[in-house]
Amino acid sequence: MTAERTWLPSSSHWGAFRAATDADGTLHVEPHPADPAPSPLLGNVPGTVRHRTRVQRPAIRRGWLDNGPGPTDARGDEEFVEVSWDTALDLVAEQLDRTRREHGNEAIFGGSYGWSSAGRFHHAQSQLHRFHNTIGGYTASRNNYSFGTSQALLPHLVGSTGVLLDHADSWQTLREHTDLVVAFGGLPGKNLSIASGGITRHTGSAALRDLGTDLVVISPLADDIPTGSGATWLPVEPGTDVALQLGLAHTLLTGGHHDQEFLDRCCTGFDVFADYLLGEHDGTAKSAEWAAAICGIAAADIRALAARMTAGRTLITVSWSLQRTEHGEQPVWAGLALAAMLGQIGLPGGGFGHGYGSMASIGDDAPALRLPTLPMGHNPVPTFIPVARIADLLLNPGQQYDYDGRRLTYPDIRLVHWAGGNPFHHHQDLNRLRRAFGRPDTVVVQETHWTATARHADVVLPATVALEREDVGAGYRDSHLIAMHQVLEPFGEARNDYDILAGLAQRLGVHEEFTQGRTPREWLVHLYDQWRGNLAAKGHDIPTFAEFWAAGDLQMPDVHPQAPLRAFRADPQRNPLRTPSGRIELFSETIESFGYPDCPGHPVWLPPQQQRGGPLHLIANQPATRLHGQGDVGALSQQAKVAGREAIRIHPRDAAARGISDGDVVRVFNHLGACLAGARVTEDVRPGVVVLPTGAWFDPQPDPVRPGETLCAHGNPNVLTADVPSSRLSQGCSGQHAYVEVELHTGPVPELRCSTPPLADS
Ligand SMILES: Nc1nc2c(c(=O)[nH]1)N[C@H]1C(S)=C(S)[C@@H](COP(=O)(O)OP(=O)(O)OC[C@H]3O[C@@H](n4cnc5c(=O)[nH]c(N)nc54)[C@H](O)[C@@H]3O)O[C@H]1N2
Ligand SMILES: Nc1nc2c(c(=O)[nH]1)N[C@H]1C(S)=C(S)[C@@H](COP(=O)(O)OP(=O)(O)OC[C@H]3O[C@@H](n4cnc5c(=O)[nH]c(N)nc54)[C@H](O)[C@@H]3O)O[C@H]1N2
Ligand SMILES: [Mo]
Repeated sequence: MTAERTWLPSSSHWGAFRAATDADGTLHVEPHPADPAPSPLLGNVPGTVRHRTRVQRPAIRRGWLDNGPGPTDARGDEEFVEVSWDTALDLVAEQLDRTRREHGNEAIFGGSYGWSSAGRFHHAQSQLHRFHNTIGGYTASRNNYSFGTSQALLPHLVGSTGVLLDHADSWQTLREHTDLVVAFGGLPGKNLSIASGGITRHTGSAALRDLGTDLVVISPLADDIPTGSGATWLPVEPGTDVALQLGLAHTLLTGGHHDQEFLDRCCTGFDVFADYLLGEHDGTAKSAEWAAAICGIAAADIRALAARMTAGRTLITVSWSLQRTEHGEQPVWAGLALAAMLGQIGLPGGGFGHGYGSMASIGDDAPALRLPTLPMGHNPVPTFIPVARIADLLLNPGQQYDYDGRRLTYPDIRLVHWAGGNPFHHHQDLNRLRRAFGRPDTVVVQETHWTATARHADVVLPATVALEREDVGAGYRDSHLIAMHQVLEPFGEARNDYDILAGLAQRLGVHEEFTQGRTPREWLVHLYDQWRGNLAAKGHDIPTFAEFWAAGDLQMPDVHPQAPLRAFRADPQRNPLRTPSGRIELFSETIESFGYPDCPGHPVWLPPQQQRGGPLHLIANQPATRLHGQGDVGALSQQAKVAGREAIRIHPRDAAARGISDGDVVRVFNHLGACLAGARVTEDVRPGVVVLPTGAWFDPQPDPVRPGETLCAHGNPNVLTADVPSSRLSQGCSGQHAYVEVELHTGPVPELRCSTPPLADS
């Protein structure tokens, strides 16, 4: 039987694969043969693409259809009515036009943050931006949820984010040169499934099987330790890594183990930082004892680690999760300062890393080159928000706020247009986000599935999934470019985002401008030929499109730019960083001049300010069994649920104190909201810490026990996270942490509604 299957190449953010369908429609997927460690997330694909939550036809919220556009608190509670494509596109085009005429293009929010699917052409967010640029522009969003805090911070410290993120030493370089890796946030293997845009060879997942270096994992969670690594585990109190880093720095300084020559030659501002460590101005020495009292790691262990760090080639790496918190700038900056004191920044396998264990692209040694890219045109509207300020934007038009030394004002948004993202997955304080989504006149969402965001829209336009169209796929640092063939017919009446937007462009008189007269296949050939031409000009010969398409993939040409920190270290005068001083800024006059108490001019310990809505520290990290909300209905994700809810992990001590046993349905709550989850009792978490990963589809329902209250029946942690920025510098997402209480759920357990489309009976 197997021999008869026709396998076609495709790709995803969790890996390249090939797919085939049987006569009865059953979909099979197999990893790319070159992948040494394929991702288990492929297991979600078959069950997701034809799930009953696929959006089948254009649909309109009843109240919007009957009463027209306007603010309302009915979004998310009302049923939808299916309509024809012509009706839906006519109505959306009319509202786009009305909004820009009456309120200006600034009143359209087209930021549309989200991961969408792999594929360089059909990338929904890029398509949406290109479309809005042809109709006069939109209010945009800047930075990402992944490392948005670092995106604001690092340019001040090292000149750009790319200096660290695009040029990380490979796992192989670590294996050859590094004696010790000190990983703040650990090296969670689960995260190495993923690279934005795709990944053909999971070299990071393979490397974790035998790292070849000593390893210290600093994390409240044991599964951030690679299996069999023999790592030292320091189960730090969440949110206190900065204290530990300062304690280490103080130990190095007072012991005279810092590299003064490197600090003088390559850095600026160490004197200010050293004064802070010694307590010259605040009277508090940031000693190992001081740190121990805050972070829960014994002073002797801190001193022992400091000694280990000076014994050989040491890489200090800080995961992205640490900056997705209040004051998230500080662990990045303090980690960089610690690495600077060791004097190994710019040496192979030494210095500072940011995001090892966060994403597969960090540490991959595949080629690094520009990929075929859809041109997005120019946005004539200058207005933007830092991406995680979405609820503030909708709730507070006209309000001023700080961002990276600037004073910005929220515009008045009348129309929200989202494609390829799920703010009701990614944003914090979802009950507040629901109120925010009540403010605009119109919310348009292009989605493949009935996600929570689609349910909070007025108009839902069904999009194809990647397997239902042709594309070319690769991530940054991918070994291959994949010819993504069409494997399935579009589901129901679903259309490609490109075709949806072309339909709107047609109605707004910009069809030619948007499409350039090309079919999707003609765009693929066009983008590929351009890319091929650019590579040829640099001496790289790659196959024609026809050859590439027939072969199913091609190997990327061998492009390996030199790491800028190597050249910088070798000669900081001739190869300065793009910082004001040209050097690594351990004290930044620029940041100091902003006068932000929540992000002063050098790394500092700042305790979290948010209200403690409960005694337990919740970690809302990335899920091991899916990508964000994508694939939650798939087999791998479903198998890991407990009592049909997302699993929350809790230490036996904390569970016993609450009468909770493994497998129980529990209520997790604080002052912001509540959700149900399934208890997993385990010693793998530090006492006082619970872990509820992101990505269970938000399912707001009346609380079965407390009349008048709502809860998420499924276990989405973003009903519990506060919508507070990391700081005024970055306005970054701080969703990784929250404070909660957990109790046994005693009432009836509600059926999930998120797996049934919210449609009126036809
Ligand atoms: N509490 C907490 N919250 C977090 C985080 C955290 O650590 N803690 N992490 C944050 C991070 S790092 C991130 S990156 C975000 C992720 O947030 P998102 O990127 O918004 O999450 P996804 O579930 O990937 O959403 C992508 C959506 O695009 C849809 N889609 C896929 N393909 C297509 C297509 O071809 N066309 C269209 N129109 N739609 C498509 C999918 O169905 C899915 O709903 O979450 C953030 N949220
Ligand atoms: N399987 C899977 N992989 C993914 C994703 C996914 O959705 N699924 N998403 C991808 C995306 S978009 C991104 S941006 C990256 C994100 O990469 P990260 O942000 O690094 O990933 P997280 O899993 O959120 O967090 C990593 C670990 O940090 C630890 N941690 C949390 N708080 C603290 C703390 O205060 N101190 C210390 N020392 N450790 C702490 C947690 O135990 C957690 O397991 O992951 C990517 N990889
Ligand atoms: Mo992310």
